[in-house]
Amino acid sequence: MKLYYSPGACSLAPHSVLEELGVPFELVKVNLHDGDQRKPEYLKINPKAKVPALGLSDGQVLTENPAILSYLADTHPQAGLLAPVGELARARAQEWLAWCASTVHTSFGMIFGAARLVEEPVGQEIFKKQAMANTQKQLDAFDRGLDGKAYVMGERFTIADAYTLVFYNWSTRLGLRAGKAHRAQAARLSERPAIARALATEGITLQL
Ligand SMILES: N[C@@H](CCC(=O)N[C@@H](CS)C(=O)NCC(=O)O)C(=O)O
Repeated sequence: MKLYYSPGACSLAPHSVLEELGVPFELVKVNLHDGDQRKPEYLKINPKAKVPALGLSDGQVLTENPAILSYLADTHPQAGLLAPVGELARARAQEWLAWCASTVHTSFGMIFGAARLVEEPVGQEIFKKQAMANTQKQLDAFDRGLDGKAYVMGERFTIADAYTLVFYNWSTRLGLRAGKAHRAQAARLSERPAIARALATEGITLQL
């Protein structure tokens, strides 16, 4: 498998899971700051011009974090990173994945994209401030959801944890408040050797 990623981007989630699975994979860096994602060579891989993208051995490419993470877990059931079909625990983990992808990620996207989305500097400031406030609400809800638990699903690491770690990292870099439970979960995740490897490879030092 080949993971198209950018250091510190949301592709950290599948990167962490690939490390957790201990399977062979190749990392292909897409430099988002240089606009590599919009270059014709990459658009052939992912016409949506985003990372992550997962290249499979038969040449197909899978995109979208929830799909990639679920596929990795389902094709390596022995790792127990997602409960089997039909169990409520699976739907709960997917509830987090859907929340992360549809709400939390897009909320952060508005902060990162303020300069692109709004033309005037004054408007940008207001827009960014509002996006920061919205994102903070999501982070507060994360913290409530993690309260009293080691991981998103309780005692066991699942693919949902890999996604939440991305937002922990972004929140501290943007000056947002990650709550106590979220911080404790991030610290626990960073102590897992596989995740520590993914973080080191991407040059990320978590602010804990
Ligand atoms: N819905 C996609 C979102 C992916 C996404 O927004 N990736 C960002 C990095 S975190 C990206 O590639 N941005 C590049 C751009 O928008 O130009 C997913 O869940 O995988």
